[in-house]
Amino acid sequence: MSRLVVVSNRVADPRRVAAGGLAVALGEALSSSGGLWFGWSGTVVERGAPDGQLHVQRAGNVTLATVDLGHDDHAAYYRGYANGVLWPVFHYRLDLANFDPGYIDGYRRVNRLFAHKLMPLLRPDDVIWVHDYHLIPLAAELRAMGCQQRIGFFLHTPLAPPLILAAIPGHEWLMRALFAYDLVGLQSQADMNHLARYLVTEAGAEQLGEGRFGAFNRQLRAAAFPIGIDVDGFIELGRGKEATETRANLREQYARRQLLVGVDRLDYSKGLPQRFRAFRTLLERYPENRHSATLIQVAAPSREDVDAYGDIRRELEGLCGAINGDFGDLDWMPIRYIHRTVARKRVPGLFAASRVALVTPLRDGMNLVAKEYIAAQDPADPGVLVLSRFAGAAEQLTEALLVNPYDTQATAEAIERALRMPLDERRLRHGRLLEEIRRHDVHWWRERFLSALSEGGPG
Ligand code: ADQ
Repeated sequence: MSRLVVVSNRVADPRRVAAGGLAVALGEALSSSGGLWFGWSGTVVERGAPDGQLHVQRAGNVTLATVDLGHDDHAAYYRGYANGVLWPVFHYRLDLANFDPGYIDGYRRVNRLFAHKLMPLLRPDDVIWVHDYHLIPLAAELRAMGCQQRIGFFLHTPLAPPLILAAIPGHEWLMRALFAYDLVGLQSQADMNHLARYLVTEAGAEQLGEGRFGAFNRQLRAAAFPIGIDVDGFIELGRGKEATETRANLREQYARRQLLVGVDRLDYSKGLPQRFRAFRTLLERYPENRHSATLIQVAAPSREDVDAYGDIRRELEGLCGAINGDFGDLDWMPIRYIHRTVARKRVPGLFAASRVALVTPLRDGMNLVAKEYIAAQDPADPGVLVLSRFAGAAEQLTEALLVNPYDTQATAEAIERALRMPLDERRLRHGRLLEEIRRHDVHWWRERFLSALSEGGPG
């Protein structure tokens, strides 16, 4: 059995619950065959101090190998190119991209550094699985050093349509780098269509059928592998002390009210201002919800050193203050806005106590919160998922109430419908959604990607 090597920007100890579903799923795959997880250490060394230091530690039968980054490299690679260019562009936000010409060099440098540090750790029969937009050119760097092993890539974000991608200076280089992989995985069929159209129209690739493309004297194989969650693991977490306590406390506190919940990283892609506006419209147009409907919005701090993230935070605080000021009363506040990460063990309890979940990103690769909310519901009396049609998850979760988050009125109507939905309809929809997330859970995702990678024939 080949050894699995996972490469991602951040590395987590797979034995820790706090690491979340993806880390656990990858950790399982790594430990079943013994594995190596490689990435950034999380340490940025000061200017003048030595960077590129490799740290190796054991976590069970998994080896964690991480590299320190220098201050300037980190700024250009992580804050600059990855989160200032690729993240906004892949989420269709050219207006938020900062195409500073210095960023791309830092991005290349760090990918090259990672390749140099990883190469000596590799064994001939390793299978390498690279994750996410931080590391697109990694395989090309490894190949340039003579790496012959199978290498797969999975993009956790969406992929924008060809003309949006074409706005990235140097997009030809970036997208050509995908051809160094044996397999490229995307979240959804929509992303797959964008990749196919980009390759044909911008890279002059020939479509060879079954997700294969020929260009630059190489073949690229790509397919959609929608990521799932560890459904049973999440249900189990919901039975724990912290989750049951959280659910009981909220149920008691809101016994005479209807709870709505949103749990996100504070990111402009998640559509939080639009969500608050839709909630405001709900209170205006359906006044029976006043003194009753309460939205708990948890927004975890994220990438706060990138400018656009400070702006969204200020906008949300303003909106929340105005809604609470206009509609709140001595005994009721419409929105509880919490700028914090909730302990993972409490998240299922928060979901279970909420009648409606608002998962309304403007664009999202998949969105695992939507799937976690479904897993956390009591099948006998389940809540309702209001889901943006622009989340990758909408391709699978067709029994959710799908909304266009830009349409404030229609989203408010969908929330009203969710709050009034009769029990039999809630059960029917939830049953189908649960079946779907079980069928395509994180184990299915991982096995399907890895077996496609090992089957593929030479790239
Ligand atoms: P994210 O953009 O981080 O992931 P998402 O898929 O929703 O988005 O996953 C977030 C995870 O963090 C969930 O497990 C959620 O419970 C947890 N979380 C988020 N906010 C939290 C908070 N405030 N407190 C506690 N926990 C919180 C990227 C892509 C997604 C894609 C995933 C996986 O942007 O589109 O689905 O990777 O591929």
